[in-house]
Amino acid sequence: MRVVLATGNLGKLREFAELLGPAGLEFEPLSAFGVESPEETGLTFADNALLKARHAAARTGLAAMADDSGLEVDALGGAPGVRSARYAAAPGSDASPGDAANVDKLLRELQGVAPARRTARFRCAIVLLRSADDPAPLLGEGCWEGRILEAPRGRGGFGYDPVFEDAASGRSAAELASAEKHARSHRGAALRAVLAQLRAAVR
Ligand code: ITT
Repeated sequence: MRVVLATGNLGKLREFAELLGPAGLEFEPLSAFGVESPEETGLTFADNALLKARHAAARTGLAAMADDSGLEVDALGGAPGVRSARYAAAPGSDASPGDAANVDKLLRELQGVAPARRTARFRCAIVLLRSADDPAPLLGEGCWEGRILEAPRGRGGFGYDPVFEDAASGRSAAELASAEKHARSHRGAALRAVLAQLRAAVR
C-alpha cells in the first residue's frame, strides 16, 4: 500500500519513519506532493486526524495516514489540548508559534503550581484511510501519563518533550532514547493499534 503521511511536523515525521520502518509500511510525506495542510477545526484529536487524512487522500488520490496529538494539563483544565501546536499563537492567528514559544507559555502558565498538581498526559489519534471516501477509517488512540517539569531537561525528541516527565521512569521525554519513547508514548500506542487493525483487515 502506498501511503501519504499527512503531517508537516518534522518531529512526527522522524518518529513515523522509526515506527513504520520495522512494520514494513512505506510512506511519503504530504510535502512531497506540494499540498498544504488543512485548517484543524475539529473538537477532538480523532476529528482532526480524520480531517487531515481525508484532505491528504483527496489531494493525492492515495491512502493516507494522519496524526493529531497534544498535551492535556490538569491544572489548566485540559489545555492546551487540541490547540497544543497553536498554544502561544496570537488570538485569531493560525500561524504556528513554534515549539520554544509554546513551551515558554506552558511554563509561565504553571508558575507557582506545586509538583503534585502538575499532572498531564500526551494524547494521540492516528487515522488511516484507504481513500478519501473510505467509509471505515482505521482509528488508533494512545495516551501517555506524566507531569510538567519546572524547567526543560534533555536534548532528544521535539515539541513539549523537554518539559514532560514520564510518570514511569521519572525522566523527561527528551531524556529517553527514541526506542524507549516509542515503547511508552501516545504515538507508539496509537500506531500499534492502527497496525493491529490493518493486519486483521488484510488477513
Ligand atoms: P501536523 O498537523 O501537520 O501533523 P502539528 O504540529 O500541527 O503538525 P498537531 O496539530 O497534532 O500537529 O499538534 C501537536 C502538538 O503537540 C504540537 O505542538 C507538538 O509539538 C505536540 N506534540 C505532539 N506529540 C508530541 C510528542 O511526542 N512530544 C512532544 N510534543 C508533542
